[in-house]
Amino acid sequence: MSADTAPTTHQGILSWVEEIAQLTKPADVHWCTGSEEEWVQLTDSLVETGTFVRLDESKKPNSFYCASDPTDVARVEDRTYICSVDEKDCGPTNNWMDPGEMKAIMRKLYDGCMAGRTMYVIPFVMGHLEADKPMFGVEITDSAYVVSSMRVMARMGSHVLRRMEELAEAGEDVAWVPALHSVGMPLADGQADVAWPCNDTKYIVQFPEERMIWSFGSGYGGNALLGKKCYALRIASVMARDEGWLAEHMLILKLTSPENVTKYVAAAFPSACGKTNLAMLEPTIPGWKVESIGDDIAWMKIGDDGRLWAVNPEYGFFGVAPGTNEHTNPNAMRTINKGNSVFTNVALTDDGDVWWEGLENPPEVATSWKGERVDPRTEEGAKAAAHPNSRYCTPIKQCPILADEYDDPRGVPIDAILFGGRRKTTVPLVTEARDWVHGTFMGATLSSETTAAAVGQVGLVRRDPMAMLPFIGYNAGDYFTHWINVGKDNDAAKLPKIFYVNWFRRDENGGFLWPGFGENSRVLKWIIERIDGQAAAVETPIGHVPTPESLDVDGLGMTPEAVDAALEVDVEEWKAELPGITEWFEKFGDQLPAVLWTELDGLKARLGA
Ligand code: SAT
Ligand code: MN
Repeated sequence: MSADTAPTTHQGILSWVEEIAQLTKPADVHWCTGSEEEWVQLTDSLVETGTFVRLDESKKPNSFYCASDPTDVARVEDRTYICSVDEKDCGPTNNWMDPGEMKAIMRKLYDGCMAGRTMYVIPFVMGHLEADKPMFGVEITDSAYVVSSMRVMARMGSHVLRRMEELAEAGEDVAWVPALHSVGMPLADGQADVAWPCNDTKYIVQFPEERMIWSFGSGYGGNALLGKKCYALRIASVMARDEGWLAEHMLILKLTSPENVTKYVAAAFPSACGKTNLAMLEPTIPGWKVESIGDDIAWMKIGDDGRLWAVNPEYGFFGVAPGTNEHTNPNAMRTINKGNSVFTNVALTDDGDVWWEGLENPPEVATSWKGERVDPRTEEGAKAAAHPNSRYCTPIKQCPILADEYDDPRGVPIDAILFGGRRKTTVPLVTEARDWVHGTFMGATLSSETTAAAVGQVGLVRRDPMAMLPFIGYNAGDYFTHWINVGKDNDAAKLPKIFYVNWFRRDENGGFLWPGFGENSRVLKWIIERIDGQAAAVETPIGHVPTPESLDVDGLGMTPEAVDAALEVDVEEWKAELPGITEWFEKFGDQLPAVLWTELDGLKARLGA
């Protein structure tokens, strides 16, 4: 690449791209424009190589089916590293390696790793290009699948590069995150490619001080679309700590009451716990309206008015397919049915559509994500059809209930923060924190049964603080301190109120106590009425829980006993939680803010333990 053929005047980007090209030795380099023609060219070539199957135009226009290698289906948390200079800044919940050591290992892996492939350069911005301080990144990848997915998930292309150049030319020192990705499968001369190239050796690495990401060996979403978890959560959480804001694993929704009062809610749940469903919820109670702003990530900053303002840095939804249907998430169905989407590890039907467990109208036969012929009408066939972590990747702009505020670079002022997990027992439907510190305690002790979103056993209870366990880019003890400080440094009265919810509590027969989905609007209603000082609550050892009368269960057909069971705070069950919380807190040693021990002591005293 000579200076006159270089597609950018941005010297920093140019020299990084040249350095990486020299290391990885691709057959050619393509600077992504983000144009329509480029999308057509990319998706056509992916169809040609067998990575994509084009879906039927009348069913899912301009959309594609894709099956991964069976070993490359989820985030790999045991291969994910925070390579801070000092091990202490990584903390007990992340994997650490010395950055120099990690770079030496990875440089060897990257050496020649793009041979025979095209190296794509993707200029992108997380959040708005018009933001006060746009959050730029440049991803280099040798995967056309990643490019097409990034085009859906992030604002990317020439217009972003032009803005970076303009700012650089104006002498502004605008930061950008270099994000390097390779599937790790070089092609020898004449060697045929496979549909899903990847490598058994995988590394997903964040260098927090350098604000840099290196990823190797996986093509899967969270491991490869580096703007998402790697940048917008792991790297951004470090920036947020340094600059006094919050980068969180939260949906953002707008709720309007029958009286036309508008509130904004952010909510954190671990991956695959129904966050996307809540973000696009269709209220079952008359007169209430939900609009979406985001389904996965919220960046929240204190505004001039002292309130906490949130933006969604993403441009698409990367949602779990199984379980999504006209009942659980009609708005997600409307979004994906508009097309322009990529479906990974779902089943392919013979008439060119996609199918997954839980979707209506199972076809007589389908090709499973593993390429087997299955009968989705049988239980076994339905289970085998799609991988439990199969995904749809679809443009957010297609969401029929996207709030106008999505496009506002200032974001929205958050009224309530919800934490939630998947717990069969113990945790009531909804609990209000007494104050910010208590809410931070609730978030810090959040627990949930594991799901298929990460490789590993499903269904084990684990602590997942603020649903950020795999995404905190620094010491989790320091992260709790940062949360406490946000409360201390600002006017508590203007900060959002914090709540803890659990849609997943079961009765003694294993059935769900609460119907969930659209009915969760009843819980949102209670929360809003609480904020406005209207709804009643009982004070319990764990916080404020609705009185049965204050929760609107009109027309639900729940017995009073069932409502009581959903709201119950069982002192014995909570006493049994205490050793787990103590053990969890001990992990953090001196790094744990003392006020969280004080909160635990208070809880113990209230439980009489
Ligand atoms: O990390 S992904 O974006 O692939 C999905 C998730 O775990 O939330
Ligand atoms: Mn997520």
